[in-house]
Amino acid sequence: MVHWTDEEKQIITSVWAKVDVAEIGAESLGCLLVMYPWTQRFFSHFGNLSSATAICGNPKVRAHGKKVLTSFGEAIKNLDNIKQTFSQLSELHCDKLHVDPENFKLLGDVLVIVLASHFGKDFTPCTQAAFHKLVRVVAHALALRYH
Ligand code: HNI
Repeated sequence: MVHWTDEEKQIITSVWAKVDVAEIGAESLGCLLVMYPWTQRFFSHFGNLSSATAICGNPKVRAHGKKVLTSFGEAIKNLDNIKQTFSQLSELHCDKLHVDPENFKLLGDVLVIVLASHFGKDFTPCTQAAFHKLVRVVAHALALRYH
């Protein structure tokens, strides 16, 4: 089981309180689709994904990014119970959506980069390390129900 120090918990919850989930979620999903274009195949029903500008301005991408990041926020409310928190979503991404779990890691990496760019020098190396740990734990939890 993953262990969080009090300092890590404090860092994560205090940063998260300042996160605009709509904006950071939209940017993170947009960047994922731009940087790793094969991920676009899961979102072909979202309309125009023909360029970085189209992707980042696409309202469906933006809305879905917000949905994903809101869901990611459940990890922060349940830091000691992340596996259980994401078990149903893991089943959904495996059985219905057929998303390769490698993509959860990619989205997590992009999210850390987007957060770092928003918070600038307030996003210290320790903050970055704590969030990197968190995105890995969430990616692992989302992959657990795969078979
Ligand atoms: Ni994901 C739907 C959460 C990563 C592809 N995803 C959801 C929903 C949530 C969610 C919540 C809505 C479920 C529902 O309708 O009941 N996704 C998350 C979280 C992460 C994640 C918390 C990682 C942190 N999803 C990814 C990744 C991909 C992905 C990396 C693909 C690259 N997700 C999808 C697709 C859907 C989806 C596709 C369905 C979208 C739609 O509306 O058609």
